[in-house]
Amino acid sequence: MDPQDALRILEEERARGMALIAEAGSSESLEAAKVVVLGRKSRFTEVQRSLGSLGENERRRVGKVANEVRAALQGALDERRAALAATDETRLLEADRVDVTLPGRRLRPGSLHPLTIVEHEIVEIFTRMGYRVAEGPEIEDDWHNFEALNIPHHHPARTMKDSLYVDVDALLLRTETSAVQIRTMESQQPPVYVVAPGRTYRREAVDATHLSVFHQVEGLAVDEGISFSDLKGTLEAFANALFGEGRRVRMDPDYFPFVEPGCQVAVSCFKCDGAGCSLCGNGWIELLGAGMVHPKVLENCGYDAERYTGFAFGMGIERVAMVRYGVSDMRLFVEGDVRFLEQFEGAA
Ligand code: FA5
Repeated sequence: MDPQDALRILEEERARGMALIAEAGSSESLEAAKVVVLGRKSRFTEVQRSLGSLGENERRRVGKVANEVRAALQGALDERRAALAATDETRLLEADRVDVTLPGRRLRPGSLHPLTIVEHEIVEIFTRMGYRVAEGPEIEDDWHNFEALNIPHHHPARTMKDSLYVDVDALLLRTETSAVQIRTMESQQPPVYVVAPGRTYRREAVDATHLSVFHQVEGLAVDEGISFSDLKGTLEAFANALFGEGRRVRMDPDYFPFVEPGCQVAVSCFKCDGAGCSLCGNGWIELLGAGMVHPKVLENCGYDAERYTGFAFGMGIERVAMVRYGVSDMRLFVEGDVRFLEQFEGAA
């Protein structure tokens, strides 16, 4: 290489290198600039390699300039590297900055569904009286849902209109939690004191007071000497615990195949105390069906109906929840609208 060319290239590389280094905006682009300016394939290295072919004086002259250029570029690289590292750190610190004076974000607690709250309340009132919780399957057979409950073949509750059958012979979605009465009595001897909360299904049009999937709580007490007044006293205690002291209970005759006598039970309104208001209409809130367990039902479960008597009752949880919270449309409980549900936050 001609020494004049070598000196020209060195000056060009110095200028180009300084510009590249100054332009590098990140550590990565600075390392790339270093490769271009001083790397193995750089023009600077090319000049250095050619030094050996120069005469001694020329080599000294060009070599001196080459050393100056390398030192200048290396110095600029080091300086720029330090500057970039400082910026990187500032950027990181900036991104990580936490304002400890900001108020905390409020954690929104989940809440129980109003039907769950009411179910727990009802069950708790009875477990405090010494009742045990019983359960049964939601898919029932004909025996437990109908036959053992003294619901004969011609009974309207058996028709396709009211029941939802599954694709297996004689299995259906239970229409009432009364089926759990049978399962309980089949599996134990008296005394029996149980409540059975659970989901029930009926083939019914959904409206403001009916769902096709709803919930009931069943109650059953079988022992020696149980009488109708025990039923009344128990339900009075229940109504007072649920709606507050001073509630009266009214029993009107009604028919359910599995009880005799059977009745419809109403409670004096907790809002107007029986005077009549927008919640109850005539002062009474219809709450549940009840009665003395039919001797045939006791016998169907292998109990001695001469020795034992019992009472049973069944209520709709949606119905109780509507009254409890003043909800006018049952469908609100199943629509999952957060605006409705969040009103029960902290209720239990
Ligand atoms: C029964 O289901 C009886 N098993 C109750 C019973 C038990 C009587 C033990 C005697 C002894 P009924 O069909 O009336 O009865 O239903 C009881 C309650 O379930 C009703 O008062 C109502 O609150 C609720 N219920 C009934 N059908 C629906 C429905 N489609 N949607 C919502 N709730 C319902």
